[in-house]
Amino acid sequence: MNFKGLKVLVFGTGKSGIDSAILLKKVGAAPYLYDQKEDLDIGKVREKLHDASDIPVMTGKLPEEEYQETKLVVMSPGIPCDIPVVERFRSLGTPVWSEIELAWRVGRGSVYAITGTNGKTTTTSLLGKIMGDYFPEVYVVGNIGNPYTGCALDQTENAKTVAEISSFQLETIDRFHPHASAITNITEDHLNRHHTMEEYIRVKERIAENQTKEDLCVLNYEDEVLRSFGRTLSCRVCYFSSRRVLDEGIWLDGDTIRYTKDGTVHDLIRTDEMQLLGLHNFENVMTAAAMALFAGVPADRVKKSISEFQGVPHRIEYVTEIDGVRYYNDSKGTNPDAAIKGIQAMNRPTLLIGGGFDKESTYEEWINSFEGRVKWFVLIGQTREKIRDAALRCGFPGERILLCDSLEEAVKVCADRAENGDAVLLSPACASWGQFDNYEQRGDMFRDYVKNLRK
Ligand code: UMA
Repeated sequence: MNFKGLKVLVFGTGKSGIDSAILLKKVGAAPYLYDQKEDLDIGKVREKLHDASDIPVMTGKLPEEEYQETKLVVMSPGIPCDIPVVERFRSLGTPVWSEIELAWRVGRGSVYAITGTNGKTTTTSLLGKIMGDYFPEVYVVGNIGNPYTGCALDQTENAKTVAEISSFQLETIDRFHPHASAITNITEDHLNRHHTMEEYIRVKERIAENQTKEDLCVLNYEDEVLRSFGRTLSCRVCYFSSRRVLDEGIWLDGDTIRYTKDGTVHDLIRTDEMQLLGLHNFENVMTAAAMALFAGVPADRVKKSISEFQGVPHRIEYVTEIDGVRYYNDSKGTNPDAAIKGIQAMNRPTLLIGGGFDKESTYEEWINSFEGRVKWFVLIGQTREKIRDAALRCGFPGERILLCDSLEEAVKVCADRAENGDAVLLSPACASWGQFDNYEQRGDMFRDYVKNLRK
């Protein structure tokens, strides 16, 4: 598309809107930013635009002439597509693009795009590392926190873009065409935005809609929806499985990840050669490995990068080992579902630190998932009594539950009781508010308290 002089409404003044507007100005378009936040601080938006602070910023009701004159709308992911402003533009025939569609049209090189309900960020970070360790020009972008529009203009034909893509971003793609795509899994999420599970699945599956026979789509064989979806695709499909040996694709066989190439089975890596833990992480590894092998990274280089990868901060993140006790930070375990993944990833007797802000969750399913792994259950925060009561109801021995007044005290209590061969895991199943600003701060403080144990 020729952007010269094109009047473009950029919807939303968050990260995506700012980077889209700057990019559009650089390519000669005439963008303006529009945001529906009532008390929007326009001065702050201008500051974020830096050299492009002359881009108009509008709030409130959009004047009729803007509907008539605007030739393209670029959506920030957080904005629902069924609101009246967007529907009006659509009824006028104005194209409505996702921010990633804009970036893809302007960017160069090949794109490796990952979606799925869980595991996107870890898979994207790992693939970013594998690709970045091998290729000279790699960009890691998207839902992970860096808008794709922020780097699209810097790219050369050699660029490899590794992109975490949310369902919100896929809703308004048009020609977005990754060379390799992946859907890690699909479980219920974001139904307030997509309304039905069918629609959520349909949107996620759009990631592969423009792929052709030169491209690859990596899918979870154990997800029935995705298994069937693979059979409908015209691009190549690589299935992964953590539960069975496949005839073709990539799978976990005992403690080894194996894959097929030209009809021959090869070993890639053993799980004890990785720093990542848990079946869900082995699935993330298989997804990233399948994409990297397809991109042409040699298997030994894929293996090396995987073995060096320490995971995403605050997600079952290995902190250190002191006197034979390994410490893990899973501060991102902010709900019982996420915390189940945390405890199930532990392959040692574990001293588990839980509790925090009360989001009115129930904790029984989490506690029932311990399956004998938890040696001491150390509880903090507003929910500590509620979790203790749930644990007692689930038959967890009361004498193994300890209530502490702070995270610092909890770390000390664990260090005193832990024995060589144990793990100490912070995986709270609760939000951090009340004691911390956010889960990142909670995880950072956990790391600091653990490191202070050495002193
Ligand atoms: N706004 C409106 N009208 C609305 C809704 C929002 O005008 O009806 C305005 C808000 O006033 C605000 C702007 O839109 O000014 C915010 O846009 P945004 O929410 O898209 O925020 P960005 O800062 O652009 O961040 C987005 C993604 N946010 C969402 O999808 C909600 C970020 O993902 C992403 O990292 C970033 O683009 C860069 O690509 C965050 C996220 O929560 C982490 N993602 C969801 C998830 O992971 O579950 C999908």
